[in-house]
Amino acid sequence: MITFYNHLHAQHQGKFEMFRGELVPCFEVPARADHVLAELQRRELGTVLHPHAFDDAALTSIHSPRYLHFLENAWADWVALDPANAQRDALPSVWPIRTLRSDIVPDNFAARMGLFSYDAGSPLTAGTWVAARAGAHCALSAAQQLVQGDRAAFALSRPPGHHAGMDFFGGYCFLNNAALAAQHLRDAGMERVAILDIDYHHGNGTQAIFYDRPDVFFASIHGDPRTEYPFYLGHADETGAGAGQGANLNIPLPRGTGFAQWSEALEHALQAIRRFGAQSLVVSLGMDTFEGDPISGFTLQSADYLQVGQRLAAAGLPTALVFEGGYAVAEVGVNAVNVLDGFIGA
Ligand code: SP5
Ligand code: ZN
Repeated sequence: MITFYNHLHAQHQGKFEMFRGELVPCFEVPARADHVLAELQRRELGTVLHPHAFDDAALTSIHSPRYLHFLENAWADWVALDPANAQRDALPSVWPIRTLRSDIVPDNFAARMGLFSYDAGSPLTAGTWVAARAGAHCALSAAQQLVQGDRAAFALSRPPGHHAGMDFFGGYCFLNNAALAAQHLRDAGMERVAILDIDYHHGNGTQAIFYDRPDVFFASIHGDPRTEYPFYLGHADETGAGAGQGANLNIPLPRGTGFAQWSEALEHALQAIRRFGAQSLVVSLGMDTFEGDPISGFTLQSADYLQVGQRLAAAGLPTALVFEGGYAVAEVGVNAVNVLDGFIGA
């Protein structure tokens, strides 16, 4: 299996995120991807390549031009506010919630940040755009590999993507890598594509992007949004809208859920993907379902991920695996590579 590795990922390096009234050190750190790469190389699980080049128009298949324009210029705009900002991450602090207008892009940068985001936990840094763009190219490259006939490919990248929407960032995510991969497969002529999101957190960005579309099925297994981030989406009654009715499946599970229950949910989701008639599969591969994850609540063990890989392979579809969350830094390499190992071995 080819891995497309985002060689620019460390350019995105947030210092602090807002949590319960204080700035705490970021959980989403460069060492995460470094550990996965090191473990891949240690176990010699396939070739590691840099992403192919894509032009910027590739991103507009999912993201709005005004959001991409904001993201590309955000750091320069932030530093233009005050040269001292070069030493600080940019975080939003004001948002256009219900009754406020989001149709006018404000001249004020802080106001613009709020317009294009939904939380204060996702610092934007000097290298965020460069890193996120190269990460998107990793996901597009993995999808392209399937178009060329490969059984599977892995996009090893950060920042993650599944919380990012058509025109917003949040949840450590800026560009929706999995959505870009799925759209690339559609554009290459696959009529029906499925996305399976197994990150601990609901993939609200991905769901929203495809919610009214019948051609991309979205299935997600995640912590119940009643208690878990991102809180405002991911309930079981969200089944799609309009032409997309029936093409969205959410399986929320309570904190404390272990592998036995979780893998039943996985079978259920894979069955739905089979019924949908998907021709290819994009997996949002979050490793924050691990028992030792510092911000999540499921109890999967490292060995369980070998089985996860086997079950994913058993779906029998060309599969692009896209790295998402997973914050138990010391174990994230073993856990992610166990999924690949299980997949390859199946
Ligand atoms: C891609 C992904 O996994 N994004 C997750 C974003 C979660 N952001 C909110 C994190 C809240 C941190 N809680 C800290 C608890 C420390 N005990
Ligand atoms: Zn997550």
